[in-house]
Amino acid sequence: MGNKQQETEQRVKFYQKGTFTVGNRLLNIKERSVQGSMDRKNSLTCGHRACQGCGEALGARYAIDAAMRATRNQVIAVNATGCLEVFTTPYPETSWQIPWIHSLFGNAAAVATGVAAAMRVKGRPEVKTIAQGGDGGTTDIGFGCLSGMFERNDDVLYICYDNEGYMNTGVQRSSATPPTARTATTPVVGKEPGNVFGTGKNLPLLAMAHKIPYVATANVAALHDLEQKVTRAMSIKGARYIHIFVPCPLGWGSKPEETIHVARLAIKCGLFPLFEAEHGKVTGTVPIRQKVPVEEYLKTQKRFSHLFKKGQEEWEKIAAIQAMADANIAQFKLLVSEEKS
Ligand SMILES: Cc1ncc(C[n+]2csc(CCOP(=O)(O)OP(=O)(O)O)c2C)c(N)n1
Ligand code: SF4
Ligand SMILES: [Mg+2]
Repeated sequence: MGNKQQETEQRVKFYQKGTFTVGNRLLNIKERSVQGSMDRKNSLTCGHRACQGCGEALGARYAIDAAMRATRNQVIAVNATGCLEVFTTPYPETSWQIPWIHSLFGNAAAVATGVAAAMRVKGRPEVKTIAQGGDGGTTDIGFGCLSGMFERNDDVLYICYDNEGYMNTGVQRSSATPPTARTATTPVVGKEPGNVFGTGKNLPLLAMAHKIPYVATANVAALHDLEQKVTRAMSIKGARYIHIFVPCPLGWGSKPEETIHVARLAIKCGLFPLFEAEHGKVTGTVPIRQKVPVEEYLKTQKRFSHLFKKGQEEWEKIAAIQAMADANIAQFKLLVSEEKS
């Protein structure tokens, strides 16, 4: 740490050195991994208690880090109740390196509206507000507050971390749980085992229907795309919404080391389309270069294992899920060949 340049390059908190969270900043600058870059903010750092391979922890760190970079660290985050809130803030500790507030399960959007209003009244327009929550907090209990935030065009970026169920309370069904998925409240029994077809909500499309300035979907298997979308969102004033696909190894029965693989298959099969929209109109998509059948995705998770018993009914269900993926691909023109036609 002899000269001034080294001090700025190697400033490191004692507990951070050498962790995967920040990479090893004590190494020579050329030997450091991308995580060791001083450009990275590490807003969510070591000490949190997420499960191994938690997609939500990864998604939140990349999203909030990108927001911090875009605003020169002028971010306040409001968090709904859920895994992200619980595993980052076991009282009296916190893993967040930013101003962060938790109130209730269903009111993150309303609290964020208040924070944004307070910053406006205090004459601090440079301080940006983010609200974040799980799919349960967003698509179910918090939807009324969120719709109000959209409708008033409040100056807030809302991020939903979608792990397709109420994971924090023991893997119950939410309105983002896909058909056939086994959860604690949709057991594999009866004629329609798992979650039933014909239910659920598509929050990105509902957000677009509010014609807010910016809506995007993102996925932890496409982190540069995720960072670009957060950066774009932070450059826009008004209500913004980003919906991030985050596998949950515990709730899905997937292997912790396969979180990125599972998330990537969701993109490649078409079940999770990546797109951006402004004022209700789609402005960009990420095309699928190598389409895979939905079975490849479904087979990675025990919540779908009952679909592979090889009975006629099971194959019909897989065909119905394939039809959903194909409908997404057609709606957003995700196949490169379709784009040209
Ligand atoms: C009014 C209210 N009802 C229920 C709960 C219990 N509760 C806390 S977190 C949670 C589930 C959160 O699910 P989600 O929003 O999808 O986040 P995840 O844990 O999956 O990340 C529930 C039901 C609560 N805290 N408050
Ligand atoms: S239960 Fe799922 S969402 Fe919650 S910490 Fe574990 S992996 Fe993450
Ligand atoms: Mg959830």
